[in-house]
Amino acid sequence: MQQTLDPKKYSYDITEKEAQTYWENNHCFSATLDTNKEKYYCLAMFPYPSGKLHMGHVRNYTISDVIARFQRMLGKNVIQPMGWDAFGLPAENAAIKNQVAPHNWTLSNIEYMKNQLKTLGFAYDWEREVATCDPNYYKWEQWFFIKLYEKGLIYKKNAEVNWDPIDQTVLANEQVIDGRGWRSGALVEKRSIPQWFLKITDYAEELLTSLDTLEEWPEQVKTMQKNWIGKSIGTQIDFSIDQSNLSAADFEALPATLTVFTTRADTLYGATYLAVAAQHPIARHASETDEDIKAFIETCNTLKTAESEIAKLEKKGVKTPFFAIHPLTGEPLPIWIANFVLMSYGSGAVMSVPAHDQRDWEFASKYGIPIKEVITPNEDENSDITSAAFTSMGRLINSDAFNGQSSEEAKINITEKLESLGVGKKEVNFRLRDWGVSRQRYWGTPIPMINCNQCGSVPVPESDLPVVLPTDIQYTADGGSPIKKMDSFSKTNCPKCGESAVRETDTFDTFMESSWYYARFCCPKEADAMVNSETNYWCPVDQYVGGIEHAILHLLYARFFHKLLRDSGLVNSDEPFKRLLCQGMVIAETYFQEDSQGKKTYFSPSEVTLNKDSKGRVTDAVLTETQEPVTIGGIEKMSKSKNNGTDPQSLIDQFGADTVRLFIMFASPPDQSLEWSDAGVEGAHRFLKRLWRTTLELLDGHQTEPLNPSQFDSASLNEQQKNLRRKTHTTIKKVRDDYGRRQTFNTAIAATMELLNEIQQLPTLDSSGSNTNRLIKFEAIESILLLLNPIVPHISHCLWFALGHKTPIIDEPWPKVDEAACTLSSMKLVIQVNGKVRAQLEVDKNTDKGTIEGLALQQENIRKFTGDKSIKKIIYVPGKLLNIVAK
Ligand code: ANZ
Ligand code: ZN
Repeated sequence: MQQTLDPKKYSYDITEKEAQTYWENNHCFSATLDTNKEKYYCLAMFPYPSGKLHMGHVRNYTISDVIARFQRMLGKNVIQPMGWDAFGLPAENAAIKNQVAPHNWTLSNIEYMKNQLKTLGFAYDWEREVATCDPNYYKWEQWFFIKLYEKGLIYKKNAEVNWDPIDQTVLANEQVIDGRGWRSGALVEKRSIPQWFLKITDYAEELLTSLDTLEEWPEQVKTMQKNWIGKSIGTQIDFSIDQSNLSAADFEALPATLTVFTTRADTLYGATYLAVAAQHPIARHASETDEDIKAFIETCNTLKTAESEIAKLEKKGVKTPFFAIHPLTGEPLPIWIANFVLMSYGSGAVMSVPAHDQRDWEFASKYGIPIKEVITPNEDENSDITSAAFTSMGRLINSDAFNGQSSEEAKINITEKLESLGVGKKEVNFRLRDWGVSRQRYWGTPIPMINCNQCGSVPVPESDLPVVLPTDIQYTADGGSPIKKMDSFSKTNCPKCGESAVRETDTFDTFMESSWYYARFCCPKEADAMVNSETNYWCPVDQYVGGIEHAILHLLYARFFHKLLRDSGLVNSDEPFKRLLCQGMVIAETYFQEDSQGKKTYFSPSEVTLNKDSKGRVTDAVLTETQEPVTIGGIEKMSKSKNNGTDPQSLIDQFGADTVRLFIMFASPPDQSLEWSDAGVEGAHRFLKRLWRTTLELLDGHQTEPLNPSQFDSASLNEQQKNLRRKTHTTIKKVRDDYGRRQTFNTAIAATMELLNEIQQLPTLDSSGSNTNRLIKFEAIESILLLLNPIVPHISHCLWFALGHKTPIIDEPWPKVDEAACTLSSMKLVIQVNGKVRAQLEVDKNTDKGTIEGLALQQENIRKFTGDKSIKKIIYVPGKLLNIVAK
């Protein structure tokens, strides 16, 4: 039974419940394979079940929901799944804090958040819901890991890792911010432990080149990925170690050559020293007999953090007693150890050219090393190497046979020369490193490996999968993983030799689960395979929506996984996500008080009153309760730490989901930041009330059948009526483009709001007593409901039925544009006399040539120029001009 609708009371709560119940009972969003329709896979990045939704989630999911509903109206077979990125640190730390097992805690969060998503009316196919902590999900990840292991794409190695002493875990480089753990803020230490790696570097070239096929990705994201992969073409050069003065021990311990990687082979003659990383074997050997070197290396090891950090360090180094021989001049060059050389890039050693590399210049200036200029600028540039390095390309000088060549030529020629001498070759380097997937945390997918004393690492046999993570555990406050001490989990037998052995107790990086969930959503219940043919029907994702914070890692790993799946014959496309939209942040004003120690306490905007001057400008802010002053701290991303978040739930309760959805889509284009404004929310709510009232008033209380707009004769409409029709149909056209190509939903909403204004301009009863005005208004209202349906699906569902329709708006196609109604009904003509413009004339489009001639000749200015001349000829270019030839 439907509610009785009062134009004066927009009862969003009943309306929304009613629509949601309808969708649920009728399985409106269950996606099934249909090869007769074009498929459309719309996906938003799934959330961590961290407790409750925040505004960032609501924005993300509203955007993708609007796109999904819009595509459905275009006639596509739409799938929009949702699930939970349920493993990982946030859930685990919260579980420690609240003294509940991560499993239970996660499941209850899922339940709560799922309910929130439902009240927002998102068109998800809940039958496809997947939580990554479900063994039915991670079983296939374990299975795939073993497949990759068998293919040689996985290896174990001892690796130095960033160790977070508070979270007790290994951090990826990008989880280290200014030398501290991204979550804990603790100073990160270095440790070396055995870990599993995925050979993403085998795919570096393809991950780079196929970025070019992603035409509907933001350029910014592609650039970030390119830089992260960091392909660099250059030359590898072998410098032989000068053995003339080496002791027997040094001779024994040192390698014969020191290899460097350079992108500037043209500067080879300018190399005045070589520099190696603190972890380089030559450095290590030198430290054995020299305390200063040893001390320097130790400071490097504790200081070492992310690459970007190293770039900012003050350049420091120590000289070793060793020399290397320049491959072309035979000159001995001193070998230094320098803090800016990375062991993990190239060969961990560089040839230093202080005249042409700023870093080398600073280092050489500091330690009194010679600076030798070998590149002279082209005409349009200057160089003064006494004040800074000249780093551009130019022409070679002081370079023997290569003098006069351009940098570009010399790079090739010098590399060829080295190659012919057998001491160098062309080389491609990538910044991208293999992906270390081992985590020493509990709440993750167990790595399906067994360590046997005899056989080494042995994969768990397929028939024993999944290796189930015990959920019945004692969580200790120290944060260590409970399964590490749990014999019932770790003790097992070797699948190969049968002897007792231990399981791997590390778990996967949670980026593993999020790398293939989009594929599993296509066949979430498949029991016999990781993915099946349905995955190929739905994939690739047509529209992916998520935060820019995932621009690099998540998107790179998912692209990598997709290629791995492809090369295992599991999917048949090359890329997982065709079009990408990165939504902007949700931001809001911050307020704080500062104590004498400079510690800031932040107050929620809801606790603050703003004082304003007579012009309405904010002068200051006080706490509402105590009237104590607070500092206005500026607009920042909504966050717990700044206490400037708005709880979506309280807004939904107060205004309804449609208001929240409308405000979010209206306040700014999706890729830009959205500044929170209570006034904006109220404005959105008022608009919906107005839509409600306008629609219901038009019905006059007793609509049973939908009015039929085709009952009016579009040719005999008056100007006012034609105007509204024109507005209706140009709006339909514009909104489609805004939703689809431009993805500027805010302008789509603005256009629809204008249309509602125009509806209100036209009286419902026309003077002649005919029903035409009502019919035209009806057509406009119907269009508004259809156009806004993706954004405010509840109110449009309800009002659509109120208009007398028997089928739900959710099954309606996008409205058709009446092109004839779009065109202006009058036209402007230019009137010429003997080819000169003398007047303009506005007439109805259907006016015939004879009438136009008559009207033109009556124009005063035309009469002036035709005067007593006789009209020889009149040329009419329809819709454009009329030329009167008079003599
Ligand atoms: C000599 C030289 C002369 C260089 C010059 C630059 C300018 P990309 O483009 O990032 O690949 N390099 C090589 N290995 C390094 C390492 N492990 N740690 C730190 N720096 C390293 O940069 C390549 C350049 O970075 C190389 O070219 C090398 O310095 C340095 F006028 O060699 B060049
Ligand atoms: Zn064994």
